[in-house]
This record gives sequence, C-alpha cells and structure tokens, in this order.
Amino acid sequence: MNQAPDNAEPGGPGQERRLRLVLKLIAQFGLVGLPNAGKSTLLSRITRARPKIADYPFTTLSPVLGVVSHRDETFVVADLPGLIEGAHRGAGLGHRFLKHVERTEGLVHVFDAGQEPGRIVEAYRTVCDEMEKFMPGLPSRPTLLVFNKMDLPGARENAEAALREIGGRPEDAFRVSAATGEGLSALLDALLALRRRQRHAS
Ligand SMILES: Nc1nc2c(ncn2[C@@H]2O[C@H](COP(=O)(O)OP(=O)(O)OP(=O)(O)O)[C@@H](O)[C@H]2O)c(=O)[nH]1
Ligand SMILES: [Mg+2]
Repeated sequence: MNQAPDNAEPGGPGQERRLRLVLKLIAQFGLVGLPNAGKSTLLSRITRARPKIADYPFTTLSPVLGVVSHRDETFVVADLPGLIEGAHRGAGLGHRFLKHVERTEGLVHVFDAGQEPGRIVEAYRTVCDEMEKFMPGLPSRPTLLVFNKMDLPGARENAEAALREIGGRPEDAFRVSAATGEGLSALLDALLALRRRQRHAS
C-alpha cells in the first residue's frame, strides 16, 4: 500500500508514436455477392440484425454483423456491401470492406436465382475475380453457394443450370428464399457442419 506516497521518480520525456490502426470485424462467415442478391435480407432472416433492404444496388454501405443462434450454437455472420466488376479499382463501393472477410472461417456466396443462369455464372466469376485481386487465395476459402429467391418462377431451374456451369459440389449448394425462409435451416446446419469440420482440421 502506498496511500500517502513519499517517494517520487523524476519526470522525463515520454514516447511519441504515430499509429495507423485498421479495424477488422470478427465474423465466422461473410456474405458476399453482387448488389441486390439478397445478402441483407438473408442476414435479417437468420439473425436479429436489421440491415437496410431495398431493390436497388448498394443498399448496404458498410458491413453489418448479426449473431446466428442455431441448435444451441452461436456464430457471427457479416453482411458486406455488394461487389461489382472493377471493385479492386474502386468501382461501386470498392473492395475495401473485403478486409472483414480476411479472418472468416468461410464465405457464403449469395446469388439472385431469379436471373438467367448465364448471369448467375457471371456473378460468380466477377465476385471471385474481385476477391482474388483483393487477396490471392480468398476465393478458395470454404464457400457455400446460396441460390436465393427460390420463390421466383424459374429460380430452381436457373440454379441447377448455373451450378452445373460453375462446377460447384452439389453438397455445397443451397437453394433458399430469404423472403419466405425456405431452405434456411438446412443452410444453417451446413454452416455448423463446416465449423465443426474446421475445428477438427485445426
Ligand atoms: N422474391 C424475392 N426477393 C428477395 C429475396 N431476397 C431478397 N429479395 C429482394 O431483393 C432485393 C435486394 O435485397 P437486399 O437484401 O437489399 O440485397 P443485397 O444483396 O443486400 O444488396 P446490396 O446491399 O445492394 O449489396 C430487395 O428488394 C429484396 O426484397 C427472396 O428470397 N425472394
Ligand atoms: Mg445489402
């Protein structure tokens, strides 16, 4: 105890530093995809987060986190602003938000399956390409392909054709409707399974 201190140290010059800090959100999964794919709608369905949702591109201007509670487990999902071709050159909102997926365990690539298969495949390639330019190897992180908007006519067929063309593994592909909730429980089961696999692998 030194309640009435009678010792003192001589003062001296302090240290000065210039620090540049980068904030990286910690999330287990990141939602990536073109604008309007339904990423924010999906987050609002699987968590209690309330991101802004609208039928125009770039509704989400900065990342939003939500906590999923599923089968007695919890994990964090980040909804990221949509990526477009040229994002690495700053097009759209650019790819600066991708730093938040650097530390994720996996990616959830969301597609608007209301679109023609060709456009879905193009969306896949564009987003993978932009991720690769941001951080080589990022697109090969464990990824689930989520074909959203299954409530729209033709969506199921569009998703089948696009998946064939992309060459993704059927067990990594999910057909959901963020609007109606269809398929979301299976998707969350798959995210839990992916976490479990990675825990065993590490
Ligand atoms: N029919 C249908 N519409 C959907 C579904 N999911 C999202 N939408 C609609 O698609 C539009 C875009 O949804 P958002 O969730 O804002 O899309 P986003 O991917 O977050 O878009 P950005 O933030 O711009 O990147 C909105 O009009 C949603 O209501 C779905 O499952 N079915
Ligand atoms: Mg959004």
